[in-house]
Order: sequence, then C-alpha cells, then structure tokens
Amino acid sequence: MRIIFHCDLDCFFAAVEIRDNPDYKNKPVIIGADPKGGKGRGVVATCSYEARKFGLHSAMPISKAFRLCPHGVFLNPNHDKYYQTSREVMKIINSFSSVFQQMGIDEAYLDMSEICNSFDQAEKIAKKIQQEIYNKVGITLSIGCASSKSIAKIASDYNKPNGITIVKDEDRAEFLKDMDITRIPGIGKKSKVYYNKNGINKIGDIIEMPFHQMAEKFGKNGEWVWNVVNGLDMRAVKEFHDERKSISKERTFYQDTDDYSEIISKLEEINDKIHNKLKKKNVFYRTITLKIRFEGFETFTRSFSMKSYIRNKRKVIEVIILLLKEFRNKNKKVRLVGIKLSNLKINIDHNQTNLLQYIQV
Ligand code: TTP
Ligand code: MG
Repeated sequence: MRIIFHCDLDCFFAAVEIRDNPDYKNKPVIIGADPKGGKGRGVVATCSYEARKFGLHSAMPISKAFRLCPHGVFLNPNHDKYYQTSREVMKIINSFSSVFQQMGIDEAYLDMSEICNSFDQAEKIAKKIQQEIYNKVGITLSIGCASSKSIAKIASDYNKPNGITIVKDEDRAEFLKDMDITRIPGIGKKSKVYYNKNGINKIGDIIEMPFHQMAEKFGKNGEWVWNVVNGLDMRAVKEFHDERKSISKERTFYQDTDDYSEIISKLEEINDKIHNKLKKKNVFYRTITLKIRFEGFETFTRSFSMKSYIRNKRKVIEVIILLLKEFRNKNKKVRLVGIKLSNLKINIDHNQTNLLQYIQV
C-alpha cells in the first residue's frame, strides 16, 4: 500500500515572525513590501490567517492590502531567517522517512509506505511530525495523507492551519467531488475557463466522465487530470530530485530611472546576492537571463547560454551589460531589473551534501 504525506507549513513567513514576537499573536500580520501608507509598490508575500479574514492573500498589491487592513502589522521579509527555519523543519520531516522530496521553501512530500502499514498509523505519525516541529521550531504545518502525491497535496490544503487530513482510496471520490477543479494541481486560472466552458466545474464532473472523453476534449491535460482524481497519479517521491531549475532575483526601483549607472549597480547587487547563494551550494549554471521592465509595465527578457557550466560573477555582469545594450536608447524609464541563472548543475563530485539542500538556493 502506498502512503504519501504532503506537508505544508501554515502561513510560513508570518508564522516565523509571530513566533519571534508574541505581541503579533492573533493579529493580522502581513509580510511583504513596505506599504508606505498605501502608496507602496510591491506585493504581499504572505499573511496570517487573521489577515486573510480581511481578504488579504499572497501576491496581492501591498497598497490594496493596506487599504483592506490598515491596522495590520506590516513587516518586511527576513529571508535568511525563513531559509534557516525551513532547513530546520525539513530536517525533522526528513527524519521520519528517507524518501523525502522538498518542494519550494515550505512544502515536502514523504513516502511513508515502508514505515506505516495503515492510514490509522499514518495519522499517528503525522501528529508526531506536527508535535516535533512545534516543539523544536515553534511553528505549525498541515499534513495530507493519501495514496498519491496529488491527493496528498489537495488534502494538506483542506484543513489549514495545523490540520491532518487522511484520504483513503475508498473515500477519495466523496472527498473530491464538490471541490472546484482548480484544487487539482495542473488546473490553473486559464485552463479553468476552458473546462468551465465545457461544462466541467466541480471535480465530481471529472470523476463521472469516461477517460476517453476527457482525453478527446481536453487532450493531455485532461488525461492527467482524470488520472489524478481517480488516484492514478503514480509519480514517485523523488529523493534526489532537482526541483529548482533556476535561481533569480529582481528588484524594483523606488523611483523609475533612466540612469544606466544606477541600473547597472542594481544589477551588480542582484548578481552578488545570487552568487553568494550559488557558491554556498556549489551550483553552476549555463544560461543567463536579463529581465527589464519599463514604466507602463512593458517587460522584456533576453537570454544568453554559455557552452559549458560556469560560476563566474564577472562573466555574468559582462553578459548582462551586453544584453542591456539594445534597451539603452529606448527613452523610457526603467522600473525593475532582474537576473535569472538557469540550466543549473550541482557539483556533487566536489561536495557530497544532500541534493535537497540545493532546492532552496
Ligand atoms: P505558501 O505555502 O503558498 O503559503 P503560506 O505558507 O504562507 O500559507 P498557507 O498556510 O496557505 O500554506 O507559500 C509559502 C511561503 O512562500 C509564504 O509564507 C511566503 C512565500 N510566498 C511568496 O513570497 N509569494 C507568493 O506569492 C506565495 C504564494 C508564497
Ligand atoms: Mg504554506
């Protein structure tokens, strides 16, 4: 029997700040850009569940968040602290099963098939994971348990915060049938519109549909989705899965600028930060991408790929300056710049550290 856990921390960045400042407990806490009295740029990274009651959510413009919740506690993110906390949490999760795959900063899958022989036992272990993380790290998480990764993921989101949701195969259809189809990993806002137009609104509509019809109407995505809701997502929890395919950073200027020395120095600053992390993790790359956004949101990306893997800060800046050239005579002010390094390779030969640590470079 397959037993997969999906673990997801509750309002992660906000939870860390609340842990470190008990005054914030039970308050709407918003982590993100400085709201500057409602005039700030940038977005909400996350917010506490109290803040969500006011309609706030990740990726909402910070100015809107301020309007909806002016009395909230607005904090700048402290990424080093979140990264450190994430590592502590992941170490604990990983100690429950060696078949462990971290996804992003606050999620991980565990394959518990060799460790549990029933879902009742799985529930006890899930509680233990929650307790140990709460005792040692001081934050909560929600855990979904099912026989496949995607159902476990849907389950972890079902009863947040601090929830445990077990979905046995025989209960799967009942559990899913009334949910909106966007709960399924693989259906986003765009495909939702297409599915809705074709009469598919709830997951139940998919469960009832014969496979061949889903395939005919919705192609590969339809096949995938049908498999997911019928418990046939057989993807393994990959122990050495290099989830992270790129590392990037971008910065918005406080004031739009056409001063290229300011733009280049911002790019240098971004480049330094990325390289500090890459060096620590012994990661190399082949593709360099410049992102540039002008006033009015016009955005461009330009890439250049090296013949071999490198990790060379100076080279990156040289390439970036070359890529920047075509934009210099645009006579428009720049709002944001960013660098992405992709086609990553981890040098395992020189450093035997667990690959999973690289996911969060
Ligand atoms: P999520 O797990 O999506 O969100 P969350 O942990 O804050 O809340 P939930 O209880 O619903 O799981 O993301 C984890 C962290 O990643 C989140 O705390 C902040 C960061 N993040 C962003 O910076 N921007 C985003 O748009 C999202 C979705 C997350
Ligand atoms: Mg989370």
